[in-house]
Order: sequence, then C-alpha cells, then structure tokens
Amino acid sequence: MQSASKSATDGNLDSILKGKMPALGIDLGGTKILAAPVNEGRPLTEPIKEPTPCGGPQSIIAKLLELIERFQKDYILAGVGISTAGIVNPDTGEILGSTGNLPGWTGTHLKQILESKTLLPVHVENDANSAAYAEASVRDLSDKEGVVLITIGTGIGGGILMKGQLYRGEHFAAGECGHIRIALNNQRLCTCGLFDCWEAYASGRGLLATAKEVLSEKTKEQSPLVHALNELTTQTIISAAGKGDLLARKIMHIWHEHLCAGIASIAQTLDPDCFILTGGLSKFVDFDLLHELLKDRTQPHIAANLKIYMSKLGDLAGMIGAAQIVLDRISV
Ligand code: BMX
Ligand code: ZN
Repeated sequence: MQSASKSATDGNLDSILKGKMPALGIDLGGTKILAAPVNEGRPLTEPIKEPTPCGGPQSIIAKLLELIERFQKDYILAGVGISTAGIVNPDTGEILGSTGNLPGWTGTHLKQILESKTLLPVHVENDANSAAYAEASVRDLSDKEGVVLITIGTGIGGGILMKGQLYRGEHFAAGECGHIRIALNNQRLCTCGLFDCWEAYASGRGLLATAKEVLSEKTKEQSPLVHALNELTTQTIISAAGKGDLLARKIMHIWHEHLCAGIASIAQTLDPDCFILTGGLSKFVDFDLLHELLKDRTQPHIAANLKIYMSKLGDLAGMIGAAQIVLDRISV
C-alpha cells in the first residue's frame, strides 16, 4: 500500500493561500482504483493505486471512505470527484445502471453516502465522461461541436462533449456505446446481459474471446499460443503479435475490425471533430490501420474529416476529470 502523506504541506498551503484548494479525484474501475488530489488539471502527488475490492458495494464504499480519510490528513479538500464505471445521475450521484464489471453497483446512492460521512461536496460521474472532460480540456477542444472519448479496457466506455459540455442524454446513459450491437448472431454474451455488444468484441475480454475462437481451430505447430490456450491473456497475444506470430497478428487485425465497427457507427451518427482513445488497451491500437479500415467503412465525407487522437492523460484522465468537474462546479 502506498502512502498519501508525500508532499502534503507545501503545495497545498500554496494552493490554499491562492484560494485554490484541490479536490480529491478517485477513479473507480472494474479492476483498480486510482486516487490523488487534483488542482488546475494536474494531480498534486503520485496517485495511490489499489485493486477494486470484490466484496460488492459495501466494501467499495468502505475503501472510498478510507482513501478520502487518508488524503484529508494531509490536504484541505474542496470536494471529492468520483469517476465510476456505470450509468450515473450526476445530480443525485446515484448509480442507475451497471454491468457485471461492478456487480451490485446499481442503486448505490454514492454521493449521498459519501457526503453524509465526509461532509465534503461530492460529485459522481461516469468514468468515460470524466475522462472526456479532462482530455478535452487539456487539448483545448471546448469550442468543438463534438468530441468523443472512447475508453478501451475491462469494458468499452464513451464520453460525448458538445461545445465543451458533457452530453449525458435524457436518462444519463449517453455514451454507453460499449453496448451498441455490432453483430447479429447472438454469439457473445456481454456482461450487461445483451448479446453481441461492441464491448464483447473490442474490450480486453472481447480480444481474448476472439483469440480463443481463432486459436481453437488451429494446431500447436501453427502458433505456440495454441499450447497455452487456457492461460491466454491480452498481454500474451499482444506480445506474440509484436514478435511476428502470424495468428496473433490475425487476432489483432480482427480486433481492429471490431474497434472500427463501433467507431464507424458513432462517427456516422455524430460527425464529431475527433475521437480520443484511452484505457489500458488504447496503447496497442495501430492508428494507421484503424484509419485505413475507417476509410472503407464510413462515407467519404466522414472519413476525410475523421481525427483520432491518443489520450494525453492516459490512466489518469478519469480521476483528473472527476476532480476538475467538482472544482469547476464550486467556482461557478
Ligand atoms: C461498461 C460500463 C460503462 C463503462 C465502461 C468502461 C459498467 C460497470 N460499466 O461498458 O459504464 O464506462 O464499461 O469501464 O456498467 P472500464 O471499467 O473499462 O473503465
Ligand atoms: Zn453489453
């Protein structure tokens, strides 16, 4: 476990004197939690990283409270911003929907619980929305008609900004694009309960499912990966592809086709200025290949204007975005 006590005083005192208290940003994902105090779009310390507790909402809430308390020892916080997977009502801070990636999370009144225990203002936002907010700010994209951030990791999430404002939808589920249906044969069950969602193909879990499909028809002579089918991970596939394994390269190509299917649908629907890719798997995207595929799968006018950027903030985007939303709300 890392300590939060590093560099507490100097930077924070300076911020308080300038009337700029930090907000604690916490990013709650399906597998890990990141937390750090944030000010002016930057974390003030190296973020604490811990695994997401698997005992359900109670254990997650206990962990969030423990983290807030730990940082309160060293910082006077203006508030707490939580970036969480799931559909969130940002006004009430209630979790309205969640896939199996965070079991039992639906119905949690997160803002209410945390505010009553900490007496701090708390803002809860979907993880991809939070990341979109931070990335658009760091790239100065607030004047653009449309900016779409896609997070590719445990799941596939989306955040949509229109002229710098988050578009959350009438029921707060805008951007839940991991659950766009991209195939017709009910082949893959998604953790949301639907079949053939984009996430079931293009997330880490989707990549693994594709690999198992491809490799199960092959012999051990064709790829060493066949040998280790049960221990297969996204990392082993990606590293085999990097070393020239032809089957691994084929799997990665199919994964790009799957990625392209969702991006093309969103591009045709929204005609955004740009897409920003983030999440653990985004660093393995071949941008040239993705552009090439999109050219053949979107109308020429869309393809010609499509920009796809790599995230500048990486893993930290959700944490920074959620904290920044709290600070921006307070200063309005
Ligand atoms: C899922 C869904 C989205 C989330 C996306 C990315 C849940 C728990 N999650 O589609 O809300 O944005 O995954 O989540 O309903 P991550 O955990 O991969 O960052
Ligand atoms: Zn789904």
